[in-house]
Amino acid sequence: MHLDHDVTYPHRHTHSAAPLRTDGTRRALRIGLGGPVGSGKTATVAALCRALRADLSMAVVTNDIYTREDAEFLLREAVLPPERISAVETGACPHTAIRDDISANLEAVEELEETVGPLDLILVESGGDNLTATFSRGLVDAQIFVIDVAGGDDIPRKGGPGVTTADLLVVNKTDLAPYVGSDLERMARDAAEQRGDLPVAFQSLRGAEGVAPVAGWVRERLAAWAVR
Ligand SMILES: Nc1nc2c(ncn2[C@@H]2O[C@H](COP(=O)(O)OP(=O)(O)OP(=O)(O)O)[C@@H](O)[C@H]2O)c(=O)[nH]1
Ligand SMILES: [Mg+2]
Repeated sequence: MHLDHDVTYPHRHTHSAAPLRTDGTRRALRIGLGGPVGSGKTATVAALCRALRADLSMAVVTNDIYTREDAEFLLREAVLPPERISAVETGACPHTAIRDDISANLEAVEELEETVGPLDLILVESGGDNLTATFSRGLVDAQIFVIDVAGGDDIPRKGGPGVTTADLLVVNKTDLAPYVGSDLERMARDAAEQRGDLPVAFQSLRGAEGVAPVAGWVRERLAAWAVR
């Protein structure tokens, strides 16, 4: 077969849009939160909104398979004004909408920027999934993978792309460790082995420190984003 024209390939969204738009303004930093069902993603999003909303212009996109449950929780808790919370109903495996066909999520992110922007930060929560779910770099600039101690202290050892490659691994619900017999030191050792120098935050949203370490990490990412 002879081709006398350029071959074009479908756009695969392997990279997010550039930080600066053509008019010189900076788009919001997008951070994805993924992880197994019930690990504490929405609770972490809610706590991050409360910790950061006074200083930052923020918005949230939630993903649920068949409902708007997570967005409704965030609305009920009034973590942000309602127009800053958007829900995507994936209708399929949650990872599809954050990795393979990200169009509904990109649309939600862009619409938020248009309607309530300028924004500093957009948090995108994936629907609860398994250990293999990761976000496309075309959708988010950084990703947090949330697991919890009640899911078993062998989860970090089991690896998978979320545990090994996420920009931040959060081990949530440390307050429950004594009740479920999870060994936090073992989890820390296994996580370090899987992740090398990538950071890990142990968190209890029931404790005094709450989301503060993760909020600190988000602030660091934002500071780095502002000078790109
Ligand atoms: N004890 C304890 N419970 C927590 C903590 N964080 C979250 N939870 C509870 O764990 C349950 C699940 O939390 P969610 O934030 O809904 O979990 P999720 O990962 O968003 O769940 P899906 O979106 O359904 O996958 C809720 O009842 C939370 O209140 C924590 O640090 N300690
Ligand atoms: Mg949730």
